[in-house]
Amino acid sequence: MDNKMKFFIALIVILSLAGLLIFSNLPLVYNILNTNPQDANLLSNETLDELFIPEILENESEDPSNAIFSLEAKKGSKTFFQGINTPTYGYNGDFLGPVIRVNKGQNVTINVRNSLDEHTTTHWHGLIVDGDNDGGPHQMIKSDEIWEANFMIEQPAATLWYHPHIMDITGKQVYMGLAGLFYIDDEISASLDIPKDYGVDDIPLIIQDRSFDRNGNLVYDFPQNMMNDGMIGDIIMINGTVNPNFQIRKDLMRFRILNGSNANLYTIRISDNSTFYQIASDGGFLEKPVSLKELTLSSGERAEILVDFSSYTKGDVPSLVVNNNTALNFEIDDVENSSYAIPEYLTEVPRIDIEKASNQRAFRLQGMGNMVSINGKIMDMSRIDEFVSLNSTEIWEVTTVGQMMHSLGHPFHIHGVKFQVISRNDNPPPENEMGWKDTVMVYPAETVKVIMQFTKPGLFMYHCHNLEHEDAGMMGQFKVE
Ligand SMILES: [Cu+2]
Repeated sequence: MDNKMKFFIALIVILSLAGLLIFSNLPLVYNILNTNPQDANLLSNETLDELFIPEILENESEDPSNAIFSLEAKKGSKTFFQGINTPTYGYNGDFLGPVIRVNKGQNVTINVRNSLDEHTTTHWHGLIVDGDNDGGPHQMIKSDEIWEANFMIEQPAATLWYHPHIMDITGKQVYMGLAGLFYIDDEISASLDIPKDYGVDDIPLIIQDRSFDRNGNLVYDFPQNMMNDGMIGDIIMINGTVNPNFQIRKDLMRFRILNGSNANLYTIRISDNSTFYQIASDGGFLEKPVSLKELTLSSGERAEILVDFSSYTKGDVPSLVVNNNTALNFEIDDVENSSYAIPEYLTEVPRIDIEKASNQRAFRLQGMGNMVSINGKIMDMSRIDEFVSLNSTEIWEVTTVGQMMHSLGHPFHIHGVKFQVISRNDNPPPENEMGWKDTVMVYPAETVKVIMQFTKPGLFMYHCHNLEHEDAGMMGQFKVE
């Protein structure tokens, strides 16, 4: 081989290695190129806004055993930044929606009007109702039509939520602002000695991230390729408020936190790393408070936490930190009100006996970006993937495979049930995952086993709650009969 040839081969090897390096880091390169300096300009003249507290939706029924609500999905316009109007969607308002609050045992009717000029559906995330009232892709509400959902509340007190679940455009509709909280109260939530004064010491926190262009428009635009793993914005907002401020009593405070993002994973802590206590997960109260310094929630997951502010003094400025960004500034009030202690015990959470499981199924979550599948299939509304016997108990084993670098993993959500986590890679779950769940994060190269009883008949969805993955087809259907 002459020197010319050797040089040529060496050149090819070097070029291939460089190509491989760039290709494997494309998401990173993309993020760097796409850093949006306009957002900093939008924020530069920003003063702190008071945290927006959604109103509680009026119950139109006079009979306390019933509840009747009206929701309207519509277009709106909201001021996120001074002097700039941003086109949005909202339920009954410009952005997000009111809190629907019901009691266990109530018979609930919700009329949902679609005043958008596109189809939508309204899914009650975490609610255990039959398939026809679940609000999945089959309960389509056409433009200018009303869908009536009817169900009885049979499950324990919990912080749930509602949002669109329409084929292909769920991500866009949630991003534009369609989401709201759904509270269930029962005799246990009423009797526990914990903060429960809505908007005063029992505070909803819907955490989301968004990107805006230089005109203040929401940017729901990302390359539809296998490298871009969902819509992650660069501005964190809480209850639709950017950089909010909240006045806090020197007292125990209860926060009901929803990760309402499209695709992001949030790690939440107090700025001074104070200990806080998780008291509830997706499906209701834990057995006892779990002390934590930080908490991670994936898209769709909820947690209720207690934070003790009684040792702070006026002038202290602790904050809630999300993914190392200040997300909520607390202003400590003079008023001292402390009468609460952290409870020793909350409620009984009986573990489901794994011997009761009559079947075990495996779900392989594969791919990233828009090249995603479950068990090698992408969602098809005309195909039922699994058949489950009514009232049976099953173990579902969910595995994340084929991950490339930069991928977060997949939050797995099952409709129509509440489940318990048995294990993560054969290890017992952490203490704060020992309660009722409906969404569980499955990290790269992880297998999570869950167990549940199917108590409601009908057609339901299981899917990744990264909404861009869901819209790309990372979803399947099961029929309970
Ligand atoms: Cu996913």
